[in-house]
Amino acid sequence: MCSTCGCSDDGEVRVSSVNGSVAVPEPDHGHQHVHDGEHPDGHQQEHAHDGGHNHSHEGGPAHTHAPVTTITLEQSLLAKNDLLAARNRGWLAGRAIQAFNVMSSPGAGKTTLLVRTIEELGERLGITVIEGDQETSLDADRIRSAGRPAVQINTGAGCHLDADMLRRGLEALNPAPGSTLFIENVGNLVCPALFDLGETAKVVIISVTEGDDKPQKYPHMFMAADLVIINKSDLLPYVEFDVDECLRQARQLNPHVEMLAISATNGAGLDSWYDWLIKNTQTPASHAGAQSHPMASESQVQTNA
Ligand SMILES: Nc1nc2c(ncn2[C@@H]2O[C@H](COP(=O)(O)OP(=O)(O)OP(=O)(O)O)[C@@H](O)[C@H]2O)c(=O)[nH]1
Ligand SMILES: [Mg+2]
Repeated sequence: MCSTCGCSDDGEVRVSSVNGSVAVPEPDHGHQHVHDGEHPDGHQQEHAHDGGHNHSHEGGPAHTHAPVTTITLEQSLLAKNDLLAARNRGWLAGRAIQAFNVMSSPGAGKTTLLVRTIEELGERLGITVIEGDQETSLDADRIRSAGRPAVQINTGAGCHLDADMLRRGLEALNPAPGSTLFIENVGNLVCPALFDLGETAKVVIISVTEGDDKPQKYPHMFMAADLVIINKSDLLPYVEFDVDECLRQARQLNPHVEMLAISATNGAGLDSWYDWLIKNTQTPASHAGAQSHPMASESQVQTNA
């Protein structure tokens, strides 16, 4: 179980490729059972606990243990994730694959933007997609219908992708050297910000129907972003959303973040997005610590559609 939000159970994770489920190795748990062995007060523990627990000792009164192990668990989980993310980053860099981790609230327009982007640049950039959702392969189906390969990862109760899930997705997708990979994370502005996947850059989408206060309320996500996209600009006449205020908040948290306002449905602002993408497939953003690898020429890009 994820110690940061209590959401993730690796046993429920499923990876599906075009032809349905693929066999994936039993995942190594990303956390340690910190109570292995003898508990300080002399009794055996089988599980780590995020919170306190009640029990009684033989002959003694019932009592409560304080949740003293939470920080240890979180550090252990994230440290292991960071190690696996570094491996992913090396694997991607070795193949000159630029990977963009796309994050937002549910329904902000991630898949809609990816489908538009595939229509415009799918062949040229050799785009492939790893889709993360708790359930269904609806988004992977949309990507495949747009003509590009996609793998769906269902996280079950989990609310984010982690580095090991990405590794398993990469095994199933096998993106070509020199290609461009989008990772559509589970719709959530909280946990995905904490889990490095080994991506080249993080793209955060906020839609105008969510309110312009999101950077203040979910600072970790906006601090981690390389690019913030404000989507659904076509709805600005109908909702209260101050674009300048949203940008001001995001810049306060992350002074170097780049920002764009677009409409994935009517196409407004998409040229700027495509320019950003082309620029960053040639000279990757450095925020995530990726090594710089020039984009392979078009003739080198193979596709596995
Ligand atoms: N008006 C408007 N609607 C949009 C825009 N972009 C996406 N939508 C709509 O928003 C809804 C959600 O879009 P998706 O692309 O599925 O959003 P998502 O972020 O992928 O959603 P999850 O994967 O469920 O988190 C759909 O009904 C889209 O048609 C936009 O720019 N303007
Ligand atoms: Mg989606």
